[in-house]
Amino acid sequence: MHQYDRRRFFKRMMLGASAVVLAGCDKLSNSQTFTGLLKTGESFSKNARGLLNNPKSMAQEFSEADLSPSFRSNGTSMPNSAEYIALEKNNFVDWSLEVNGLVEKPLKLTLADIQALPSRTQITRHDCVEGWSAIGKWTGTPLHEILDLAKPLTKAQYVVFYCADPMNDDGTDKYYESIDMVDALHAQTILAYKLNGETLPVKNGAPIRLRVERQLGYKQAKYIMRIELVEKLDHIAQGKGGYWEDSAGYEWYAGI
Ligand SMILES: Nc1nc2c(c(=O)[nH]1)N[C@H]1C(S)=C(S)[C@@H](COP(=O)(O)O)O[C@H]1N2
Ligand SMILES: [Mo]
Repeated sequence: MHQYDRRRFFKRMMLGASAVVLAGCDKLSNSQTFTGLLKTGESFSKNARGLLNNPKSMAQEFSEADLSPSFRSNGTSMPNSAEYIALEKNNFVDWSLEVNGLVEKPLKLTLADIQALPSRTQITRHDCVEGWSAIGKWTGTPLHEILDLAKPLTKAQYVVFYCADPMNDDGTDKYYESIDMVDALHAQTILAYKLNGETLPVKNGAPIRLRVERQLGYKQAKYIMRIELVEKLDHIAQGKGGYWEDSAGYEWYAGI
């Protein structure tokens, strides 16, 4: 199986899908472990929970001593849009995050609303495919806190992040990324508003940027303006789920 398909397979397993998913997957359906696991619904969901809570599925966290002296910027360092420039000038008090799509309760959250929710701090390593890494301390709101408020419909499969920064001269093509619900609900997936204990700098994605720690740098969307819950990704831009996926053929799933 292709890595992406395997990933989808495990996701469906963990979300409690039926043996139908196994039909096209000879290797795994013949294996003892998986057929055993599927024998009863009860042991299946126990095992599924075990997989989700397995600490091995956490990205490595580091100590303060491991922090990089500075966390460089890559890609956009200052979004070139009149809207963003105005928001930044006013310290993002007029900024708000929209959460919509396949949710029961669409939201519009100010930075203060987001910062009033429970927070998580984590020291992690960022790996960019262009050949550099940096260790930073991120503080932000777990994405699951925000999704709990928005109440995704059961058919929601992906979370799409729409960013403020235009990637082309006429400003029509802004950065975007997407993740699946397993990563969206993961404990280390946060909307970060601090880096190394300070307000998140513009060069690193102010006012909020995604940290999805089991994946590579280009998934870590900066300058987030809107979050959309969707069932499929094929109607988003060129259909591959992210700016670099669409424009340079990067893998959609960029992780372990
Ligand atoms: N909105 C937006 N998000 C983005 C990018 C970007 O250009 N625009 N670049 C990506 C890439 S390739 C990397 S490596 C990281 C860089 O994050 P940093 O600027 O904090 O180092 O952001 C990712 N997220
Ligand atoms: Mo990157």
